[in-house]
Amino acid sequence: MGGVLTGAILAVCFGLLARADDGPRTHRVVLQNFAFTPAEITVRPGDTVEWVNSDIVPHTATESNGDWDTENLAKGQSTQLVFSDLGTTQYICAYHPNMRGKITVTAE
Ligand SMILES: [Cu+2]
Repeated sequence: MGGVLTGAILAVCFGLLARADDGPRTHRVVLQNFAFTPAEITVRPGDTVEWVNSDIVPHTATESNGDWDTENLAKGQSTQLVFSDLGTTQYICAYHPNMRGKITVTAE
C-alpha cells in the first residue's frame, strides 16, 4: 500500500523532471502487427526517432520519396534516426506499403 503510493509520487516527480528537461528526446515507434505504433508522432528538431521491430517478419521505415530509410529491420532489431528539418515526413514499410507512418517536426 505504502509502496504503491510512494511509487505513484515518484512517477509524478519524474514526469515533472522529464518535462523540465529541454534537451533532445528519443521517441520510440514499435513495429507490431504490421503497423507503426504510434503511427503519427510529433518531435522537435534534433530529436531522435527509434524504430523497434517486434514482429517476427522484417519491416522497414522508408520515407515515401526515399529521403531516408531505416533499411531492413529483422525481428527484434532497432535503429535510430535524428530529425532536424522542420515539416512533415511520411513513411511506409518497403515490404508492406499499407503500413504508414507520419512524423511532424515542429519547434513549437
Ligand atoms: Cu513491413
